[in-house]
Amino acid sequence: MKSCKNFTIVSYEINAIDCSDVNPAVHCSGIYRITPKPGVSFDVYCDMDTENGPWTVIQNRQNGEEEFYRPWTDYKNGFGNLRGNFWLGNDAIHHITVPESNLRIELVTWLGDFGYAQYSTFRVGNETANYRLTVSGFSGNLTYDCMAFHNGMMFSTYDRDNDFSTRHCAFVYKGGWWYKSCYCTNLNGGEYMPGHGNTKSLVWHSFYPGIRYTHMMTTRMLVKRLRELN
Ligand SMILES: [Ca+2]
Repeated sequence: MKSCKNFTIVSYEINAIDCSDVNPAVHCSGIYRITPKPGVSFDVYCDMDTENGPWTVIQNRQNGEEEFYRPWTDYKNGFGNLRGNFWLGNDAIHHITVPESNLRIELVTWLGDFGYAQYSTFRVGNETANYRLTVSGFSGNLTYDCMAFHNGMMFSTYDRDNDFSTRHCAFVYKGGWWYKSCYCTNLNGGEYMPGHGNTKSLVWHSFYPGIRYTHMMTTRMLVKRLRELN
């Protein structure tokens, strides 16, 4: 019988390519070591509880305790605490999205309203491609498909301007993201605070119709591999 109430042990599933290979009937949500390809292993948080899982969590913001206004190298390697606020890292996200993958984004506003977006295709290129984003196939309960705006864009940080704007979007909006000119959503925005109207915060455009820059209280980004690999 699986009992997850007091689950604190770090489990290592050496044969897991990603969380899709961790059996949710047996294993609890927690930290697992995955091996997306031979010679490449790292720890991830596997969510066994969200519908259609298991999911590999690539971004989690639950409070303002972690700094997200960080340079290229930090976004490349990942930062934060897998049990709290973190960015898994662009190299890791690249590796787990080489197989065909879904993306799920979960948002909670400061008024406690939950919204989610799901994408049937999600892929992040390697560093040579500046972690170029491929995202499409929107569904969910949000009225505005914000990731569509970012599809095809390269990743930018305050020390690396790969956006399409004459401005330096990552510097102006204080995040690391697939900025274009500049954003529809800014989930890694550095200024964590309640309310709306701060363009440097964790914004999803028009979460509430008519309010352009609603801040999120919590955000999560989750990835799921679509097919069994042999
Ligand atoms: Ca620019």
